[in-house]
Amino acid sequence: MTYTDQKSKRYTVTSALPYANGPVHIGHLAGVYVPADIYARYLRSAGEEVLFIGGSDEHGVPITIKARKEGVTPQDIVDRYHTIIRDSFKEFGISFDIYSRTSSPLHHETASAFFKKLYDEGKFIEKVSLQYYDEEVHQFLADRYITGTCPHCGNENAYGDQCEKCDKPYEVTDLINPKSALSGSKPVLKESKHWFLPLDKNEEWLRQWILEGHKDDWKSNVYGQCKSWIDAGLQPRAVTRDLDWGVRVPVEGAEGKVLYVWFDAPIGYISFTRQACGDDWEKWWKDHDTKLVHFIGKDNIVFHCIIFPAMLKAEGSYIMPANVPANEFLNLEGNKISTSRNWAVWLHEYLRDFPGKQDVLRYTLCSNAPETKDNDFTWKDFQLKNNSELVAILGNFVNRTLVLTHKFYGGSVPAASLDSWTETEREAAADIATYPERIGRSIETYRFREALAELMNLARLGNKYLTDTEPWKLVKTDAARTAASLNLSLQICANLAILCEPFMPFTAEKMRRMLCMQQQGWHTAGSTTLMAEGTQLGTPELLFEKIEDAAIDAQMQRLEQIKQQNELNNWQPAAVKPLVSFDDFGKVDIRVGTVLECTKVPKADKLLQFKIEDGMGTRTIVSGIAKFYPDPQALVGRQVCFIANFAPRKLKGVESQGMILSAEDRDGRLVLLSPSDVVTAGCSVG
Ligand code: B3M
Ligand code: ZN
Repeated sequence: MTYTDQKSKRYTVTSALPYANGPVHIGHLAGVYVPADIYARYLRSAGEEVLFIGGSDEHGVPITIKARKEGVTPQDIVDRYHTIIRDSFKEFGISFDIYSRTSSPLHHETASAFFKKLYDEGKFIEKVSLQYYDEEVHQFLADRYITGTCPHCGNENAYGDQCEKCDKPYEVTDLINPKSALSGSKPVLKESKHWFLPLDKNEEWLRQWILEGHKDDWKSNVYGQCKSWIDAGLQPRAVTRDLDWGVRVPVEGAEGKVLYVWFDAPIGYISFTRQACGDDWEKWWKDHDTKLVHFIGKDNIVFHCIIFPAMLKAEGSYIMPANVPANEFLNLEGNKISTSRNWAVWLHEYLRDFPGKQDVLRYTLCSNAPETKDNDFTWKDFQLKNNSELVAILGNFVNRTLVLTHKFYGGSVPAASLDSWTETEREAAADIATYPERIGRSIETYRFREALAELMNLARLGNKYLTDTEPWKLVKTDAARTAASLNLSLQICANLAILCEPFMPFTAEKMRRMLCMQQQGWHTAGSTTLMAEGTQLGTPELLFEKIEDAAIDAQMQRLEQIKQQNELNNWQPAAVKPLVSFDDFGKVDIRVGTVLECTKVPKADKLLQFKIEDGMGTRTIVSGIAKFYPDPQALVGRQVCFIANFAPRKLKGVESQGMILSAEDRDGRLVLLSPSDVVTAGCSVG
């Protein structure tokens, strides 16, 4: 039973299908999977019938680009990453009822049949249109195969089908300075036949359904994006592509064409339902007593609120999503998370580095979720949330309660009659009774940060109650009050075990073990009689352990290395200086010399003093490369190039007669320039 929806008989909860071209990272988790899992777990706990669907999105250009880059097949890529994603979700406690994949035969069959039905019923516009084509690799360029400048916001890395910066609509031919992502060349336009979903014909009912019907219950970021798309005027949208990886277009004359990935992927929710439920699948998608909720990131709003509903509407037998609570983006240490720049905390690496700490990350990502605006993940905040909230409040309260019960009552729940209660217990009991609904309502209205804050308020209530009643002192003077204090504290622990389950399932399981309680439904919470007198408690264990600075420093060092590697990868040679004439260049006299001596200049840690044989005798040259040559002696005998007519100057008291030439590499390293073979000292360099 829910607090805000007595009508729905069941809930179909979908979560965006991650592209199987890489692992999932904390941005995916905060944006989509943690909120979706909290929602699904809560509904199950509240006794609702739930189908929570996930799976890998295995078609689309992101995958073929990755395969091309690695010289493997797209199937190799999706097999690798589907496994990593599926297994890391499972270990992280994302409680899908099914986690499948769109390369499955059942999905191909379902997506093909869906397309064919619309095709046979004339719901598509068949049109020959101009598509960009790369004449170097002889391939049409769809979606991420082509990049250019967004005509709306100037984003220079906009894709053929989407600008991830402004999410505004445009035709691929609207891209400014289009470039092939395959060869880098300027593509040409070639005719190609495709099938289009006439979104323009859906404008009226979409306006009615969304802009009228959901102006109060859809999040403002979602509603706003839908409004701008609809107000901009919906255009027919191609739902097929000239690609060889994807679901083949099941009609005559479509050789070499596949369904557009954003046509086939959402149908994955339906094919996975078929896979999970067999013949019983239709109630999840066609029964108006089913509530359909899509969990996605903001870059998927138009596909889930406009395009997929238009497809379902055209098919005619499906329900529409009741809500699409899209989150904004999560940044990492102040920078946008980026798969290509490896600027991410990858889930499978987190699970390796912080074993057993799934709930710490779930807690941090929920409490900092980008629900209404982009937000930032920092490792320091992660440590703080663990140490000052989970350890110090929730963990501390539960641990003290159990340890004291073991100490004073041998681990058995003490009897506490109501007449031993004071106003304090009565107030606490009244407050406890309100938490299931306070938290439940927040979850049902997709305000997960608020819901989690309420859960922690209950933990604070328990912590304060225990501290205020001081049973460790009471025990000397007042047995009844001591029993009352610890009994009520245990009841609060039992409430927390039920109410924390959607957010922190691993902690809930630990608490149930320590309290020797069975998993109980949401609506049993709010009570102060959950723990029967005499129940023998399990052994207390710490729910959370302090995270030390060293663990955080290690993560920061990893990010620093990634930042440096990205700088190296992004390194570009300096711009060439203004041209000089032949005569000007002729004024510079560059020679080869042999190093006779090389020593550090006293009191000058950057300077080396060279004694060079220059074919005309010897000369002293001082150079600022000491830190690159810790053993100056090793340079004796080396030949170097130097500017012989460089005006002499004193450096730290040493007169330098010339300049030794060296190259500065992209990592800041300085390397001496030497002839590729031994030559006579003094010969000229031209
Ligand atoms: N594969 C994920 C993304 O755009 C995309 C979601 C599909 S949900 C049907 O990052
Ligand atoms: Zn843009």
